Amino acid sequence: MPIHYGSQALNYMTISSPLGTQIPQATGYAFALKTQNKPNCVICYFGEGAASEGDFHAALNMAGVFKVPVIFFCRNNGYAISTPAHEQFAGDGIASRGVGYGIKTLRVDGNDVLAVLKATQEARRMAVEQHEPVLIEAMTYRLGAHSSSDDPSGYRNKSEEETWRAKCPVLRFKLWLIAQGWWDEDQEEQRKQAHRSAIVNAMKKAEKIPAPTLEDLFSDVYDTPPWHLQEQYDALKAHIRKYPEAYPKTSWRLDHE
Ligand SMILES: Cc1ncc(C[n+]2csc(CCOP(=O)(O)OP(=O)(O)O)c2C)c(N)n1
Repeated sequence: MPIHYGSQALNYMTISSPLGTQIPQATGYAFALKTQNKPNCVICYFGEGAASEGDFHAALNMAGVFKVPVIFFCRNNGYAISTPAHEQFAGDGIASRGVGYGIKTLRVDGNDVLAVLKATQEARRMAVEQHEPVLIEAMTYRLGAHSSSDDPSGYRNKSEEETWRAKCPVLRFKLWLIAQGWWDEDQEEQRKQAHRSAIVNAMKKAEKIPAPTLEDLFSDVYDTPPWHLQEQYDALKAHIRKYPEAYPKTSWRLDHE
């Protein structure tokens, strides 16, 4: 998963694909911050779909009981891939659950950049000064597809999308900046062009990097590969030797032989 970045230097935990697993971890980190008396807090972002996992409930309950400095930031964009919110839960969104767990809760217009900033700052103040968990539910919409393998036309209609397109947070913020006299369409166009060429250049550069070696598929997790991974690695190598045409040279190389 190429979006699973993280940064130890920035205290940014690596993103994880299994939904909800990191919500209790966030409570755990916050518990550690509290025991060390640090003036910091943890923030954990997830979707309303992830909030259907049992992990969400365990995490909020534990945070509420132990009163630890964690902000649970739920982006409620109305869909868990193709499942609309009304098929996910019968209650009033995610905010009501925070109240149920005795956690201070804010619901904010997730398409209003400044409102989200203010809500997050306020939640941080409460978490750090009062050693309290806070839940934020940001109400928003996913205009694009969930992923490159998702086709939203199968589960929602164009008019729904158009209603939300008009509320696009980037567009709203742009109009606000223009109304303040701090931005204009020319600057917007120039900035877009600059971003576009930066991205095209980065893609060109990335395309020149050789494809990963076969070994990279198995490395970087364990110092010494466990036997079952070694077995799989050997089996794959044998398969490549037997059916080389199934593995285009650009995708797989047995460089470490
Ligand atoms: C434990 C688990 N179950 C199922 C999936 C498959 N899955 C990936 S994304 C997704 C929907 C997530 O919905 P939400 O949390 O609302 O996030 P968003 O739609 O905003 O990306 C599902 C079910 C998964 N990654 N992990």
